[in-house]
Amino acid sequence: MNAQMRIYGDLRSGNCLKVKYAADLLGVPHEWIAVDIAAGETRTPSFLAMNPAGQIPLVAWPDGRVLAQSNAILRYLARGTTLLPADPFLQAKIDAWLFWAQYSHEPYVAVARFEMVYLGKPKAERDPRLVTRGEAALDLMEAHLASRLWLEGGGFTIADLALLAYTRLAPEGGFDLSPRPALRAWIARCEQAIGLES
Ligand SMILES: N[C@@H](CCC(=O)N[C@@H](CS)C(=O)NCC(=O)O)C(=O)O
Repeated sequence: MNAQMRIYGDLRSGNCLKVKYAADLLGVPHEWIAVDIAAGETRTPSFLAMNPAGQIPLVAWPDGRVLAQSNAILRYLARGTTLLPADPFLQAKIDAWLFWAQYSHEPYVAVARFEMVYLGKPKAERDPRLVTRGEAALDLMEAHLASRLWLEGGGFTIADLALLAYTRLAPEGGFDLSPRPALRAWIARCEQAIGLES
């Protein structure tokens, strides 16, 4: 039996990628278990026994504990590190970005990408609501980052990590980052921080 933490995920999913980025950056030993959603692998009885929501990413430990929800996983892995500074107010500000990402960014930017990449829709046929809200999310980030290097605090945190995954993939969803220089510079900084090729 493998005594390492297992991460169930799909490398095409930003939600899964951010967990991988964190585990790799923090040097957390793990076994990556590729899960094919399209083949129904998140809906098998054995997977549903671990996560009744039938979703990845999912982390499982040898003692039987499991943890779902990418941002909960990020918070857990990052505890005690510079990715999640100890100051309670700064942590709350970071949490605010994590919640915003899940409610106001990912459901639009990632789902528009899903329509294009997985459903094969042309850019012009994306759901207009996804486009409007996705553009608004990216505009908010651009405005915020115009006067800052990082989303919160003085360095790279899980707020940046959580937003990086789908923001750098936004062009695959038809979103143009060229008129957003602060966002592009932030993506490049984040990629450098986690040792990712741009
Ligand atoms: N809020 C969740 C979202 C997880 C999620 O939507 N995962 C997708 C892949 S990106 C999934 O597993 N979908 C399969 C399904 O719902 O059947 C998180 O951040 O972990």
